[in-house]
Amino acid sequence: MPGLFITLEGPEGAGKTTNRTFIADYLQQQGVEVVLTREPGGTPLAEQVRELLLAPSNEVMAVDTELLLMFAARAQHIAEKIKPALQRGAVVLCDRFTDATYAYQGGGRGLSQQRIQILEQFVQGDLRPDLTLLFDLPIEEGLKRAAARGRLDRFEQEHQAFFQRVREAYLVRAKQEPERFSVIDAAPILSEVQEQIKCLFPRIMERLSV
Ligand code: Z5A
Repeated sequence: MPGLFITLEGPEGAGKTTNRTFIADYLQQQGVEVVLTREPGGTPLAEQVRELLLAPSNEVMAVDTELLLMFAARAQHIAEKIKPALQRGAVVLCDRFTDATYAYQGGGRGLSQQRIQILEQFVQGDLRPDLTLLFDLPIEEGLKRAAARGRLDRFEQEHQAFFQRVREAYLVRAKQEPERFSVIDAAPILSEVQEQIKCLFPRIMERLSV
């Protein structure tokens, strides 16, 4: 497909959403069509699934239910939004995608990689991100930033060990696919984080012109 699929990953409060706008602004100034989206969510139906996934509830959600809902939302998102945008030649900037499933449901919840791989293949076929920015920071700092926003969702209520496993799972994936991942140190002040992101702009523009 002629477009470019860029995903932003990392633990809570890492700055994915903030920096997604920063990247979009740059690309739009270059005359590139940008589609901003997120997971779980991105379409009306997938956003409804997001609400189910994030709402704190008295009923404990089974791990397989959580996994299947993530991929159900993803199937809709890919069909309705991601593929059409990539076919038009747009840059899709997506806040979280399947690496989050490997990190949260795999690393955090302890589901096997093979189980996730089966669904990844089933739902996505050959679709994989072209570039993934992993915003990495100590979990205490991310949780502090997220907590400053107020009410915690179902994931944010997890204990520290869960988030530690999530962070480690992300870093393992980045090591396994160094061509696709760029690890950004998300701990410094925003302007310093954005200096790191700026270094990726030539690479993104080069990929678009190929
Ligand atoms: N999830 C999953 O389990 N499996 C999956 O497959 C998928 C998702 C796709 C919802 O995601 C949940 O779904 C998520 C994983 C799970 N779990 N949680 N929690 P989400 O993306 O909506 O939730 P999030 O990661 O918690 O989003 P977030 O907290 O908004 O994080 P962020 O987008 O990375 O950060 P931000 O909104 O840009 O920044 C947070 C605050 O920090 C904000 O006030 C900023 O102004 C501030 N900030 C940002 N950068 C800085 C710097 N550098 N310094 C100081 N302050 C900063």
